[in-house]
Order: sequence, then C-alpha cells, then structure tokens
Amino acid sequence: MSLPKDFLWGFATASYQIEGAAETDGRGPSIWDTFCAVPGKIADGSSGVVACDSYNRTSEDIGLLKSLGATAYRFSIAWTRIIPLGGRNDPINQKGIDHYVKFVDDLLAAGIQPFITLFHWDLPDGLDKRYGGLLNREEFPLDFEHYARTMFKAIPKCQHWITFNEPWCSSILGYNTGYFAPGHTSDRSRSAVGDSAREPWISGHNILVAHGRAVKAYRDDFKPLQGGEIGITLNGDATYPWDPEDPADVEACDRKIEFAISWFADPIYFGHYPESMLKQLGDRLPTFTAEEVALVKGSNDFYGMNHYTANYIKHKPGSPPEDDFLGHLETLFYNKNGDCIGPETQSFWLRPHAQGFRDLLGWLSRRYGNPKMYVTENGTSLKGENDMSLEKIVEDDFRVKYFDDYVRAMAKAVSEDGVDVRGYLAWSLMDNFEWAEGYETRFGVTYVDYVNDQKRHPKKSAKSLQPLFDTLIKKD
Ligand code: GBH
Repeated sequence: MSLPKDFLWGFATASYQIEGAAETDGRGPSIWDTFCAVPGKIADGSSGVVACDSYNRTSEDIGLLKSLGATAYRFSIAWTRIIPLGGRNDPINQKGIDHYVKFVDDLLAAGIQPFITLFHWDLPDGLDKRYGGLLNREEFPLDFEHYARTMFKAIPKCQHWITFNEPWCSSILGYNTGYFAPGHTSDRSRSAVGDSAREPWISGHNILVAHGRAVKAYRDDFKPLQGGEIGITLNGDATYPWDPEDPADVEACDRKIEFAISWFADPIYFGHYPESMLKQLGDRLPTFTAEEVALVKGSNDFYGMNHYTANYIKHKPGSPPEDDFLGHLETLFYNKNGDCIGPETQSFWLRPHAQGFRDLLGWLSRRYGNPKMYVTENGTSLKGENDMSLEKIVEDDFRVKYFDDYVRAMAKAVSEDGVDVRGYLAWSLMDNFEWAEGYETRFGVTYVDYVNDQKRHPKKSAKSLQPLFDTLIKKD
C-alpha cells in the first residue's frame, strides 16, 4: 500500500468559515451575511463575522500549516473582497486582491502549494439582489467568469484552481430545503420565496455553465503561460443496498450517486445529464444549448472529491414527489440485517465507513475514465466535542482513527485499484463556522477557543497526518 512520490497533502478551509473581518478592507456582504442575520437560520444564532479571525492571522495560520508538515493548503477566496458588489461592471477592490496575493506568496515561501477555491458558497449579496444570483442563466456565468479572470491574472503563481465547491449544496440546500443561504424553499413556513421542484436544477445548470466559462478563460488566456490546472469539487457519499438481494435497492445505490455527483460530473465528462435524472425530472431539468455543451463538456483538468460518509439505500415504491432531490430513495444508517454503517458523530449526516471511500473512488474512476483526482475534503466531527474540556478535546483519538482509516483506504484505491489520486486535503485545518450548525460542531484538527481571542490549540489528529503520509508516500 503506497502513494506516489509527488503526492501532496495538507488541510482545507473556506473563506466565510474562517476569515471573519467581515467589514475590513472594503469587503462587501455575501448571501451568508444576509442569511445569518435571519433569526432561526443558524443553530446558535452566530455568523462568520469574527469566525477564526484568519483574515488577520495569515502568518499564524501558515506557521501552523508548516508545523504540521503540510505540503498543500486549500482555501477559498471571498468574491466580495475582490468585487464587493460582485458584477463584471462593478468596482474592483485592490485591497482584497493584495491580501490574497500576499497570502499565496507567503504560502509558497513556506513550501506549501495553494489550492484556491473561487466559490465556496459566499455569493455576493449584490448579485442575489440584482438578478437572483445563481438562478440567472445569462448574467451569473458572465459575472463569475469575470471574477475568475481577475483572480487568474492576480495570482499567476497558483497552479491548482477549483471553480466551485459542492454545487450540490448551493443548489439543493440553497434552493430546495432552504437549509443554506439564500434559503429558498417551497415550504412557506420557512421562506416567502422558492420553488423546490425547479430552482435547484436551474441553479445547478447555471453553475455548470459558469464553471465551463471560467475553465475556458483559464485555458485560453492563462494556462499557456501559467501552466496550472483547474477543476470542480463535488461532494458525494458512498452507497450500499439496504437489501443486497433486492435489485431495486442495488439500482437505487447508483441512482443516489447520480443525483449527487453525476448531476454535475456527467455533463462535465460526457456533455449531458444522467438518464436517471432526466427520467425523474423531465423538463424541470434545463436543456443544454449547443454553446453550453461546448463550454461544459471536457471542462475538468482534474476531479475534486469531497467525501465524508456512507449510507444504506432503500428504494421507495410509487412515484416521487416533485420536490424529491435524492432519486426517490431513503438514506439509512442500518441495513436490512440490522448492521450499522458506522459510529455516531456530532453531525447527523456523518458516520465513518472508510471502505466506502475506497469503493466510491473506484466507482468514480470507472465511470469517468480514470481521471486525475484530488481529495479536496475529508474529515469528521466528534460526538459531544464542544462540551468537553480542552484536555479531552486535544486527545481526539476518534478523529485520528478516522483519518488513519480513510487515508489507508485511499492508498489502497491508488495502489491496488489503480485510482489516480494525486493529493489529499483534510477538512479542516481548524474548527470553524459550520454553516447552519454554527460553532457547536467542530471539524478542525486544531481547536479554536472562540471566547479567548480565537487561540489555536492543535489536537492529536493535527500531528497524526505527517507520520501517516510519511509511511505511505514513496521516497523515490
Ligand atoms: C463540506 O460539505 C463543506 O464543503 C464544508 O464547508 C463543511 O464545513 C464540511 O463539509 C463539514 O460539514 O441532510 O440534506 O442537510 C460536506 C457535504 C453535504 C455534508 C450535505 C452535509 C447535509 C445533507 N455536505 N450534507 S442534508
């Protein structure tokens, strides 16, 4: 079991979850600032207004990364620091650009390769208000392309660009369940606006086209000189049939992955939506124009994979309701035999099952022609961690074991199944703003003391990755 010699590894974060400094140096509001201000949307009533204060602590964070032995760091840029109102004719904020230029210079000086995500959910609120943000098929892709070009030009040293993080979440949680910003849903007790049966599919479509536009811009005008690579990051869980003897459950397992991942990956690799989605959603799924197909098909230099958990899948009888987004099935933690997929964590949706990582890597590799891949997120929360003493928190053996199991499962996928993984970023470098769950759920390998000046305390898991990768990465 081993990983290639030039394998990169490190940690990941996202702008709104760690930066704070919400009004510093001309930053404009994003849809998450607006969403957090609505009572009841965030579990503990918090927001990212201070978060880990990382905007003001870049050298401390880089020092931390270095001390942990990381060779790569994935972070995201806050669009509203670059273009506070968001649009292609709106003013550019040089201070915001300077901040990230210096950050990348400092990372490189520390021997750490940046992986930059352009969009990790913090859409400029100005664009949401001006034309409906992700729902606007004409404007949104053009504004995203302009913002992406601005960053490609400003940071020629970055060799790894990620256009969008988890468009599934922006689309489904933002426009179907309303659990994430901007909170649209058909449920009128939760939102005055939204159409859960239609808006998520429009949002997903527009993100694909925006991704395609940014990739074309990079390949045409920046890649020839800069030599970097660009791709999208998709989230998806592993699936196992609730009843392996029932062909309908077996089939539902693939359908679940298609609704989560292939929704985006099929257009990118094949130029069309998956058959299973067309069948269930009909004309609620937008149709690609020829121009859109040309932009989207073949638009990944690499596949970015975010992965956390696995489920047993049980098909549902009858026909699906209009607002179904899973593919007419149930996701369960127990199978027909009563076997449990994995132990509880603080996140209701997350139970460790490392074999699923290896299996899903294989599934993706087979379906998409063995693409070059980066694992751009993988990690866990820990049941009750927020209520423990600091002494207990830093002894996070559960998280150490999670990483050990998952990284070894990945190494097996690489060395035994031939999957082409080139790098791994653990989620997350530090505890941070866990979106609708606020600060109660912690995913960091570093504890952040939010009441004592955001002080960082590395946990046991922070120091466990370097020795692990040392034994796995080939020396010559
Ligand atoms: C990642 O998403 C995010 O990229 C990152 O910002 C975040 O901090 C990290 O996970 C930890 O949560 O039952 O419909 O509400 C992980 C993928 C997909 C996990 C949606 C939670 C909720 C499903 N996420 N899922 S639902």
